[in-house]
Amino acid sequence: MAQVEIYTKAFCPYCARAMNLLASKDVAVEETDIGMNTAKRGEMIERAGGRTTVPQIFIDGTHVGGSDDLAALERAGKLDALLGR
Ligand SMILES: N[C@@H](CCC(=O)N[C@@H](CS)C(=O)NCC(=O)O)C(=O)O
Repeated sequence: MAQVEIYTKAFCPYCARAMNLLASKDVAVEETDIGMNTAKRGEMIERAGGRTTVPQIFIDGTHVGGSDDLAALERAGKLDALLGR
């Protein structure tokens, strides 16, 4: 099973959409809320190549992008393979 990490913050509809998609895949997700955590926000931006919006999603350490990017992978039929399913 792939290691899935997602940086989120509260009241973020894009985060909820990404979490719902990942939940539908029945994979374990490590969620980091950056809302009150400057250090983790900085870590996210660095790992995401400068992107500052949430969510930012990583699968097995590889940056896959935000919610729209995750949805695009699903539409393209590529997400399950990345998740090892
Ligand atoms: N296209 C992006 C949009 C993400 C987005 O706009 N997220 C909002 C929160 S829901 C955000 O980070 N806004 C800037 C901010 O809060 O600093 C995606 O699909 O992830």
